[in-house]
Amino acid sequence: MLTRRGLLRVGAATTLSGAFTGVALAPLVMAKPAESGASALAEPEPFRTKLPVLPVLTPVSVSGGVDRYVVPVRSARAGILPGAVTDVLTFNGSFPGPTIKARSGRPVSVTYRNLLQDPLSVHLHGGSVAAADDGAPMDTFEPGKTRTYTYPNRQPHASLWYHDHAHHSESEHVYRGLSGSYLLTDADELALPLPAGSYDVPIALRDAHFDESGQLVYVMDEIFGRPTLLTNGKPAPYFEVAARKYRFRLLNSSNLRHLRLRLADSSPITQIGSDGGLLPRPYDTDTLWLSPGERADVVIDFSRYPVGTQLVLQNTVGPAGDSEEVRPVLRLDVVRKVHDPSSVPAILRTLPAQPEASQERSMELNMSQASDSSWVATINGKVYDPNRIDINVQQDTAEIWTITNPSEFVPHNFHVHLVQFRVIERNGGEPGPEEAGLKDTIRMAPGDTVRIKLHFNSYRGVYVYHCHMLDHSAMGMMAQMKIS
Ligand SMILES: [Cu+2]
Repeated sequence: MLTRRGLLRVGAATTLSGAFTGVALAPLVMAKPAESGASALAEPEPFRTKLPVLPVLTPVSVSGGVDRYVVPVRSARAGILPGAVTDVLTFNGSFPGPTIKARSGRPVSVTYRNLLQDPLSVHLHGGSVAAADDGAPMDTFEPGKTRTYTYPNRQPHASLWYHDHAHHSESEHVYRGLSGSYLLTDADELALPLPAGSYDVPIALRDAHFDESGQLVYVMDEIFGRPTLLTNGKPAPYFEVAARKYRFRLLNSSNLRHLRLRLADSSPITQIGSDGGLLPRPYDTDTLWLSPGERADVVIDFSRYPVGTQLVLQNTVGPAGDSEEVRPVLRLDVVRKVHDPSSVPAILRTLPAQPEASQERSMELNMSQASDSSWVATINGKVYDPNRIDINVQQDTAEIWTITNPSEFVPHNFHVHLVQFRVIERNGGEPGPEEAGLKDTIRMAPGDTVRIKLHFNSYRGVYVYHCHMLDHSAMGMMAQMKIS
């Protein structure tokens, strides 16, 4: 039987030494550091490197009203840690992957060339796309082959991202680098006076486990064994800013790690958007929670600081999301004054209307131990089976789903393909302002019950929903809906 105290003990043991031997805690730490074949690298010193600006992908063609991209998926060597070269998997050679910029109403097609040794399936997370273009877990393309995905972009602006979704290998592939941002904009968003251009900065946050030679170590479900936080692929870099407003598109691209971000001086961060684009209204907060796959679109106004200020953005929670642990993720150095024409309007958008729900369902997320002591992760007691349809949904209807994480200490989250849903209740109360917009992924802390409302009004077909702690979905915490 797993206990909270046991869990915390494992955390300490795996962080500090290889002394832990409790095999029963496999779902939380599948292997001791000794078993992973390498001891961990000493923590790199923070603030030694500049924040990389992620490259924006250039289309190979824009004719016929479609932006076409060709992306080789290949291994590469990246400079992540000082003095080391790390083998990574990449989209187009970049770690993390390049940003794709798209506009509502203008389709994008991306041809991926699989130059790896494993099958791949690329999913546009948060995208409303036909089932054949969704990057479903079993709909893979083989090494040496190409696959073209078409994204119609018939949805409002949103900060989406793309990543491998090939069942059983997505977790390791994403860990080794196969993810990137996909920023979809529209006329409504472009009409707002928000910070833009070089003042609108995508930031991907994740954790990692490096060995002494600076290589990435992948151990399935190693929630406590990935101590190094990477910001746009670098350990706690610094970023020089002008004394004005900046927009940061934060993405938690970790496999397992939940983040709780704060500025070290506890000053306010204005959250303006979440997974599915802008919130109806901005709000000020000193804390941002991001579970794996979630996005937060925020504005920080550096005009309140004198030139010369160095401000640290911190993660303030331990790997499992339940303990204090303060670690830097990015230092923001205010280096010059500048005129700032940008502003954050009091009203940002109107959300699409949803009809009355005609169906209610419940989903329970669980991890349990099988008779052979292996761990299984389930939704409503069932491990993912690609040959089983778990629920049948009627097109052009709305449904309310009640998601429950009954565990006392294991965090999860919940991601639905195809649909940007609304959160209508969290633990019996109103959801917070950070959940007032459109969402495709929600945090499910231990004990949480969240009710969401989904409107199925785009494509028919089979789509998955799953925990986005990717090691959990790889272990089976995934199910399928058929919309017809
Ligand atoms: Cu989970």
